[in-house]
Amino acid sequence: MRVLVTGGAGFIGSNFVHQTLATRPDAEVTVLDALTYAGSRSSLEGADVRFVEGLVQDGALVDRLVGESDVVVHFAAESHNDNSLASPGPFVQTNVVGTYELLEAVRRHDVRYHHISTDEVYGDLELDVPDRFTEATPYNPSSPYSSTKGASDLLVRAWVRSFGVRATISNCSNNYGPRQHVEKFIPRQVTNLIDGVRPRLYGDGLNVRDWIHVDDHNSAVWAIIDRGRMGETYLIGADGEVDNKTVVAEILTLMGREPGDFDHVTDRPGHDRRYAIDWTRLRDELGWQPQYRDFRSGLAATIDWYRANEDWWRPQKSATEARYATAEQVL
Ligand code: NAD
Ligand code: TDX
Repeated sequence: MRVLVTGGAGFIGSNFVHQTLATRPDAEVTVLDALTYAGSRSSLEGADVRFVEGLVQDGALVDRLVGESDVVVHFAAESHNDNSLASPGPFVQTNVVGTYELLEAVRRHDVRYHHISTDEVYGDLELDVPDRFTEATPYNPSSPYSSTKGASDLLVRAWVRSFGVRATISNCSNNYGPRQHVEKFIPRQVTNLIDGVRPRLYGDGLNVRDWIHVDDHNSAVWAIIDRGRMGETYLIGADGEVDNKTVVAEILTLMGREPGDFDHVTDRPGHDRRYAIDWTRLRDELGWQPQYRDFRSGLAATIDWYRANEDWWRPQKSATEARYATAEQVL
């Protein structure tokens, strides 16, 4: 099976490539990645893949690569909410126009397509209510990031309905694990602590995210590619709801510090309060189950990875913190 993975040098895409090569001996993997600030060739170290550096908005390149593939798994995106608030333009280009080019190519070549998306397209939920997002929840995105992801999902649905494209969509909750960029919440706090800097919580720190290990996300993606119903959307989650303050307290404790040893900083504009995923369809229809059920031990392993792989994250750290320094103040 010839698999084209877009965004394969990023966090989830690179973990997908490693998992695919380890579990599917019949897979021949091509990675298409623009190597933006978020992509790293070293995330694919040891992976036997064909690597193509390029943009998903490059229609001619995308057409050629899709024409050589049996399945396309589209991870490439501008993925960080804070960046989308500072500069939304690249989010429209990559997330919307890039998805359009891929859809046109899979339509021309009749290639199976799986679209990676996020639970953020559904907006947010209140704290302390039992509601969770389902596949029927209306779209209500809050940020430039989530609105461009929502737009790309809607393009996929339209290309399925109007042109019969063979596609599935997954909307996953917050991932954690190795090779996540230091701009994201967990790696930022872990690497700040390695540098002797106190963790930084936006606002009151009570916002809830529904954490899933990246390997569970990726095994669910394969379950959908293998057994998913064409044209369907599947929500991916693993019952991992935790508020940010508790995550930071866990990180501090695991790294030998006092659990209250953090600062509150300026809140993110439009900050979504809570995400929670009902993944019943994935379980009942496809028989999928997560393997990483203990968030604390997954977090401990992730901290160990950042301690052992400073060469991987160090080059990004000071530029990332410089970007944050202009936007946030300690409260
Ligand atoms: P990431 O930012 O770590 O990686 C994105 C990758 O895409 C990078 O390698 C980057 O170089 C590449 N890229 C960016 N623009 C490109 C372009 N125009 N052309 C080609 N390549 C380009 O992102 P991630 O966290 O791994 O997220 C991957 C996907 O999963 C995204 O679609 C994101 O919306 C989705 N998602 C992420 C999470 C999460 O918690 N991180 C949760 C749910 C869904
Ligand atoms: O320094 C921080 N302090 C803080 O309190 C940072 C970087 C974040 N936060 C908060 C904001 C969120 O409530 O932590 C939570 C997680 O933040 P992010 O890592 O930026 O993730 P989030 O905005 O929830 O989006 C992530 O999950 C869904 C991914 O970045 C998206 O790509 C994915 O779609």
